[in-house]
Amino acid sequence: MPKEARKTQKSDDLFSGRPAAAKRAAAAAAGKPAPGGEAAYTARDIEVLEGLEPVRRRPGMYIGGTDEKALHHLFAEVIDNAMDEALAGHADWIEVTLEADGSLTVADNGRGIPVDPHPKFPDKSALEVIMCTLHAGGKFDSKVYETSGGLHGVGVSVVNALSEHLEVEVARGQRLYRQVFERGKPKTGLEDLGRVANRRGTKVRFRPDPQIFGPKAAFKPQRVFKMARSKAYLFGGVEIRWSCAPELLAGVDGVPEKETFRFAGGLKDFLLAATHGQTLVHPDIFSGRVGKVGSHGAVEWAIAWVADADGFVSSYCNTIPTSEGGTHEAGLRAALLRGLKDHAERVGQGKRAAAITSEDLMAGAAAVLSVFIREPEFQGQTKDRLASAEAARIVEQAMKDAFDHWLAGNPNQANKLLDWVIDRAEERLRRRAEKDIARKSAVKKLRLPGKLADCTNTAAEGSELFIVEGDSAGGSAKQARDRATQAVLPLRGKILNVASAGRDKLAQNQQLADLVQALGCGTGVHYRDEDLRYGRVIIMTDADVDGAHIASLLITFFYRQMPKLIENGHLYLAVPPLYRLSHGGKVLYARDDAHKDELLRREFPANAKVEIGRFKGLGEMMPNQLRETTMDPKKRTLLKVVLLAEDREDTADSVERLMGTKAEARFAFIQEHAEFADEEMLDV
Ligand code: 0RA
Repeated sequence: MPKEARKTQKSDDLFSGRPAAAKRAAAAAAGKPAPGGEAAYTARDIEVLEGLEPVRRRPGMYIGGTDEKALHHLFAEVIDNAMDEALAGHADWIEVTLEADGSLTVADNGRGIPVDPHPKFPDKSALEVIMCTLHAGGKFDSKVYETSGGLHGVGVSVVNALSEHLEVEVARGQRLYRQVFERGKPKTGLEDLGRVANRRGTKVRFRPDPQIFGPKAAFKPQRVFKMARSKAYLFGGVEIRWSCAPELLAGVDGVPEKETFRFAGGLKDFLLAATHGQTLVHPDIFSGRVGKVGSHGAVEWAIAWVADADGFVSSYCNTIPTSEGGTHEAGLRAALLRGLKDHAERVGQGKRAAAITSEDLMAGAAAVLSVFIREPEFQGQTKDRLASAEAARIVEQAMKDAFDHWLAGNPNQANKLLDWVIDRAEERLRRRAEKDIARKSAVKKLRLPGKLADCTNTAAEGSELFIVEGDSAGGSAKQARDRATQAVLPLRGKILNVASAGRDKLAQNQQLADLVQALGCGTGVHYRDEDLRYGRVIIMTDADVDGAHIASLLITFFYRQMPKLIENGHLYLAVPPLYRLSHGGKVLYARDDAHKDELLRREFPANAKVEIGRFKGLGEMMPNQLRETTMDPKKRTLLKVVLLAEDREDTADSVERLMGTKAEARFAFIQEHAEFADEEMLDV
């Protein structure tokens, strides 16, 4: 072996342990390919050997921002490095200490970061190279990650770069070493503090830089505490020792000053604590473990279904929280869903269980899942989602068998769970059906006839619908109205006579269909007063015989199809003028001939040459004339259409006589009331 090769071989041995980022840094520093990678050592890798300036310039690239979450990422990076030592079997405790001045210490009893002089830089220790070299291409380049820990590989140097002060103590080979850094730069050289007999491992103490995180930024005791404690749950082989300055705990709930965690029961302990005081659907937590925690392919989980609380899934890969889930969670859902459906088949409930989705199953599930895989890949904005495909397979395989076993081993609780999940599925289907109906009726309400010029007010109370005859009257009315409260529906020509038309014709009539749509209240037995979209329905037709005829057809329609609308006092007749009388600036309007004669007598000087105009129809009126005479609530006259209680039978009788199918009856009525009729009426 050539000398040079042996040398690099040696340095590889030196850095053969975790964390890989550190390992890689050392390898890169030694001028050789990153261990584990086949790629030749390229210019790109050299680029990687930068100082820490880029980290301070663009912290977001390395820790996803500078907010509270990013700040706590610093702690995650440091404890994950220590955790890697523990998982590799070199350390069995980790101490986390939060101090009043805002600094945080993470210590372990692992092998200690190597302190040997670096072969390539004889004046620098390996420790200094690890702490001051940006070795991974940043957290967004997954190819170069092979570490399990930290910010998925960016390394402890990022923490150093973003700390105003950081000191490392290494106890290794019976000696204690120390080096101090400020904002990523060595403040001291590596000091040898002398012999230590009963100590080994690494201690990193750091204070995040307020220049980066802002003057008020500080670790939240509760958050740090939970992050630290979770490591103990995730790996029973490590003891987590917590301590926090009492000054920081004023007003903080549930965080002790000192605490030591070691959970032999692993995730089951975690779930027992997390569901404490809640009612479970079944008595026994479903938990298990496959493989040795910390080694490739190992899976551990604990799940319980809580009766009346929302569920949650806390998942981890290599003890790193994956708050956005990912492939391992997909494996868990698949195993549980398949397991439960298989069980349903076995107990003859397959049909009912067919509707179950994994949402039904997971909605009430409180679950923790931990998987260990080599070279995990993370995705998402903050790299909080596991992307490695093998994780899905590993988890599903491990959990499916165990779940089958759990279900088969206790049929009573398996059936409880099945019934409960089926209930959820059925309730979901019911809710969806209800929502569909609600949506359909909302759409129906919204599908208003195109000709309707609706008012902007949506409340029925205070809004009015003017039913007018013809598009030209409709146009005038639209201009004359108060848009907020007055809607206009123009009808074209004579509407169908409902008293003489058959049901089919009625159903096909577009004019009436539009009217029914606009009103929103339905007809016949389906009439619902609370759905009526307007408080007043006003028939506004020309002040002539045609107009009267159309009004009578409409009233007949309402009387036959929605009598409640009349009974409840919603139907009105507008009273438009027939004449305009003007003389010397004075303008008056008259409803009919009698009114005209009266006004001429009373309101104008005798013999005055009053100009008399006769409106041929509403469409002829200027919008402001129409408003003032007929539509403005302050000036108009409305006639309310009423059904007099004592006249009920008479009314029905007259409607039939006047509007019904028998022309003779109508003719007879006209004969009786000849003075009100003129020839046009005979056309009916
Ligand atoms: C590089 C190489 C070795 C260990 C470590 C780094 C190491 C890093 C941290 C960070 C926190 N605690 C740590 N403990 C160890 C392997 C050294 C060897 O082979 O002896």
